Amino acid sequence: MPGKRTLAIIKPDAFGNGKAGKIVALLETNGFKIKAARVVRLAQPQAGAFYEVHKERPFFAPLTAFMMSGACMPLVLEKENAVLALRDAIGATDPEEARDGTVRKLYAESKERNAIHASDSDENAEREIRFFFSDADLLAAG
Ligand code: 3AN
Repeated sequence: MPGKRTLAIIKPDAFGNGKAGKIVALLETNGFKIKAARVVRLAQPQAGAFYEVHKERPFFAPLTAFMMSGACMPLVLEKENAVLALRDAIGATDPEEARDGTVRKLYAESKERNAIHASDSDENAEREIRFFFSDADLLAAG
């Protein structure tokens, strides 16, 4: 059975440009409930660990540098079939290919500075949620 929660990160481009509120509002309009949220600035060990799966890719160094370039906002979101629902709501990695009305179509600047991250499987969602949030954080919203 697909899980009910997933992780999003409003990335430094969108957070720094004052888009966080609009993105959260769009996610809520799409039926997601905010279960936990923080504002963090990643350092190299965290950014590297978070994107470890991409460490052999040519875009790994610029990706981690970008993710450390300013504050970002991890969010735990709840909805039925959360992982797929959020991937659908954020749109394609490249905003030029993203469907109208998606977060990336509306707010991403480019494939590299693409406004939001979303977990790509239930297993990764749980790992990524634990990366940023404790049991106590997750209990707060019930
Ligand atoms: P998504 O964020 O759509 O799940 P992933 O997980 O394949 O995409 O890639 C993680 C991040 O790495 C993307 N959000 C994007 O910022 C960056 N990225 C992915 N593919 C490329 C690429 N071909 N060139 C530059 N950056 C990329």
